[in-house]
Amino acid sequence: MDRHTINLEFFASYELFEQIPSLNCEEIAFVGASNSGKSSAINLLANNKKLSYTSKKPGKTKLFNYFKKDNNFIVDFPGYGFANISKSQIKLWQRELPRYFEERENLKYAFLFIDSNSFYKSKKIKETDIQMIEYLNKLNLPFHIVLTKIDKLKNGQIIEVSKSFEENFQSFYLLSNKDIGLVMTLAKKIDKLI
Ligand SMILES: Nc1nc2c(ncn2[C@@H]2O[C@H](COP(=O)(O)OP(=O)(O)OP(=O)(O)O)[C@@H](O)[C@H]2O)c(=O)[nH]1
Ligand SMILES: [Mg+2]
Repeated sequence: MDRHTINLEFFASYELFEQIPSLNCEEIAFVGASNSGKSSAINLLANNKKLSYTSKKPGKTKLFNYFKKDNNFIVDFPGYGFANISKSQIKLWQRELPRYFEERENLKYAFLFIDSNSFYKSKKIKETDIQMIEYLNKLNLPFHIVLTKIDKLKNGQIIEVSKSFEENFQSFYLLSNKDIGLVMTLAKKIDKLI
């Protein structure tokens, strides 16, 4: 079976919104809690383990991380909820992030990454994820949910988690670094969008 991956290459990282060039392209934002698996998803989609920095210690990501896909971009964001960054860094991000989401006309879609295992354990969506969902809704930005690390759950648990997302969201994707089929489904969706 041919592996359906998307052609991604690292483009640039920016600290500030104003540093981002006005590119003639469409962008997808990868957002979610720290450690939810966003950077791993970039690597899985491209079938390149070294493309995006992933870490067991969360919070290593710079603010705007641009990955080029043909003439468009995926922007990987640092996750929210990571405690070990400086107060000045948090302040900077609180200023820069809304500027991107509210002003960047290139931004067409978002993917919100949620760790299925931590959802299963707590039986609820994190408050910060709810805030992000409300924010994306307010912005009228279409988004899809990606439930990551599905390999950590047993089949019955996957069904349980899927059911509760089905009840609340029109569409969501399952993802695991051990299931190429799931990676391909997400890659195909992204290929259709940008
Ligand atoms: N078991 C399992 N672990 C995963 C999977 N995807 C990611 N991980 C692990 O989860 C941890 C965090 O992954 P990252 O991709 O760095 O998470 P992130 O959302 O980019 O985190 P921040 O950059 O801090 O926002 C790493 O240790 C990964 O190896 C998966 O599908 N299965
Ligand atoms: Mg990351």
